[in-house]
Amino acid sequence: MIQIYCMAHQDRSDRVRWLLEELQVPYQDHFLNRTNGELKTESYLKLNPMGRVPTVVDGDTAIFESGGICLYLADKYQSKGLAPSLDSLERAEYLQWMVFSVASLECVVARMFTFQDKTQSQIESIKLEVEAQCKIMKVALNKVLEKQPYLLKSGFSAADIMMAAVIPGAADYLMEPGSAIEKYMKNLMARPAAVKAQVF
Ligand SMILES: N[C@@H](CCC(=O)N[C@@H](CS)C(=O)NCC(=O)O)C(=O)O
Repeated sequence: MIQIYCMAHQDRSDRVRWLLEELQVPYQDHFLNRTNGELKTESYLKLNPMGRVPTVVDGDTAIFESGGICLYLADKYQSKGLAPSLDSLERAEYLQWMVFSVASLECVVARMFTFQDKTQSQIESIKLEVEAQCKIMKVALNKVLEKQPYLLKSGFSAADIMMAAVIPGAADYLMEPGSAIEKYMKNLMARPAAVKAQVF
């Protein structure tokens, strides 16, 4: 069975758990306590040298980086239809959105969670930068989602899980009332697998 190491349901293990629920693949959660140093024990660092979560153990293999884990799992269970096949043209768009969700969007959104030790004026300036970056990404995402309900024309995929898990972190800047992104999020948040995985 797939083993998930996490701190809580709502950390970055959320997307892995949601994907496994969609794929109907059984998994087991292991909750680690950061305050007690459980992310930095010798045995955990052997699984994830970054001392972070999530980590997934599948058989003898330990994998870290939530985006890499989801790419791996969606391919491993490709017959379930959440990742376009290697020879499909849509594969390119799929990879683009999978990587965009973490490398472009989450990088910016995560700045909203690093306010400790910052002065009020530093916080205001971070917020302005995040807002400006989100504005560009919001236009790109709305353009796609105004045409179709999911990132890929063929339908729901693991790329939607990655994207929807990140968007709420900067909801004020990304989910304009009445926008395609807002509609997209409402639809995804209601998916039984997302509800079961307690993502939102
Ligand atoms: N890019 C990594 C980020 C991993 C990460 O920073 N995880 C956070 C929780 S969501 C963590 O482990 N924080 C613990 C710490 O920083 O001590 C991923 O997507 O897996």
